[in-house]
Amino acid sequence: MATREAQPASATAATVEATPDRPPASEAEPRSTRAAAPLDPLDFLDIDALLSEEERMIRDAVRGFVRDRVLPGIEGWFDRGEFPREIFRELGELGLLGMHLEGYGCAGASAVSYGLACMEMEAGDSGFRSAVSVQGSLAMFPIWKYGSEAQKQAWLPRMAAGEVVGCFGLTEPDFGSDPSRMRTTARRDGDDWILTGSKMWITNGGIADVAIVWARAEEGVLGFIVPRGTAGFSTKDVGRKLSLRASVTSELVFEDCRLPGDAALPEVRGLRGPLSCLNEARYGIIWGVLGAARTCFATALEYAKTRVQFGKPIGGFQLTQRKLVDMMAEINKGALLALHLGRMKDEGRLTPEQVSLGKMNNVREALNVAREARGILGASGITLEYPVMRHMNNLESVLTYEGTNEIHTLILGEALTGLRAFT
Ligand code: TGC
Ligand code: FAD
Repeated sequence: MATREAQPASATAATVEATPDRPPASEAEPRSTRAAAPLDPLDFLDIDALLSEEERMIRDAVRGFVRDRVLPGIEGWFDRGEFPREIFRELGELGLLGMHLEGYGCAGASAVSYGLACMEMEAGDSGFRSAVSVQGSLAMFPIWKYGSEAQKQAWLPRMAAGEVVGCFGLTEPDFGSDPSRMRTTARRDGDDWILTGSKMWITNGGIADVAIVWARAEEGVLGFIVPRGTAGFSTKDVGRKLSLRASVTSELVFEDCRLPGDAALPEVRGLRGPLSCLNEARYGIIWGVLGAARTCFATALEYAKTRVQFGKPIGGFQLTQRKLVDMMAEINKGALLALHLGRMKDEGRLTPEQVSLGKMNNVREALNVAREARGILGASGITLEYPVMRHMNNLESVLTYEGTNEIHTLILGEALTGLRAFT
């Protein structure tokens, strides 16, 4: 039942588009002297006016894709625990895969445009944003940044087109927040490499054609390109998930998996390799979760205006209004933060610690918004008929992956004090 799926984005797009009769922000009269133009609850601060024409076009294209291709199917996919793999080609045609990378069939879009695309995807479902994040930021980015020219030519154009799906294996069953102790090893055998160990909780693992796998070698942690079908490499999907159900999460197993000498990424060594890829994906999450929060807020707002108890809409009670106002305020503050960090990234001056601030804050607040929205919907909020609990459950994973809330807090604590509190 897609009918109750909130479509806040498209519903309001018309009201926030730049139009000939809508002056640029700088020329706008003060609100007190203007004929009352209603404030848009979903873009209260008119952040839309801070975007370029091209950014709005990309945003609207992804919004349309989500409306047409994600929302009609999402309840079924989530319910059945499926991800429609075939959608990768459509994402490729739309130019979303590796869209912030230059060359090799990638769109070369700005960081802000990439962020907006993540936001629109996640307004549909975090599983779809995850698929795009992993492909572009975690599988393509390391090849693009640390690969040889031959590796880039061999993989990136097909990955950008969605013909080849990638995944990223860093986490292990016993080492999540602390990947420095990973047990997966890579040893030399003549010119070849032999990979042994396992990776856990890997998004797209079971549907990927290629895995980027980080393993400990004599010379430090190295990244390897491991095609599906390589002898000794197998995958097993994680079942019974209550979160990110419209996403494949898998274990990757390497049993004396033999790889050619040129399977290693030549341009990076050490934990810096995988951790630098995380900056890219964490950046996308800063934006993405705002989409999930927006859908939850829009659904709760609509529900509060129409659900009548004690003889009046529940939105007329002060306690409900307080919740709605807090949700709106956090979404707007989060959007300003995302846009600011995006502009800094486009200027090449965004630091990993600043990314941590964005990831920590926006995921935490998006989850709060989702939980409040769930409450406003009462019993109806626990069903799949509304998108809220689906988003809320998804956001529990987003809080954990790409560095937990605690890990980002500790990264920031160290940045402030100069003292490490991880150990
Ligand atoms: P530490 O000693 O701090 O650093 C080791 C080396 O790495 C460098 N470095 C970074 N470089 C670039 N970007 C970053 N964010 C970096 N953080 C650290 C650092 O400068 C050093 O370089 P060098 O050259 O001096 O050796 O490392 P540590 O072992 O003490 O760990 C620090 C800590 C805890 C912050 C790190 O391990 C961490 O971030 N842990 C969290 C792990 C994590 O986020 N895993 C995510 C797995 S992927 C995933 O979840 C995908 S979900 C995808 C989806 O579905 O959307
Ligand atoms: P742990 O590290 O065991 O942490 C458990 C708890 O302890 C957390 O609350 C944590 O914050 C806390 N904790 C840990 N250390 C400290 C400390 N020093 N101080 C205070 N608290 C601490 N990984 C990949 O490599 N690739 C993927 O594609 C991928 N996709 C994922 C998809 C999903 C749906 C999920 C749920 C996870 C995915 N992950 C992936 C794994 C993810 O990155 C890890 O789950 C995450 O890094 C946390 O590791 P952990 O689950 O082992 O938790």
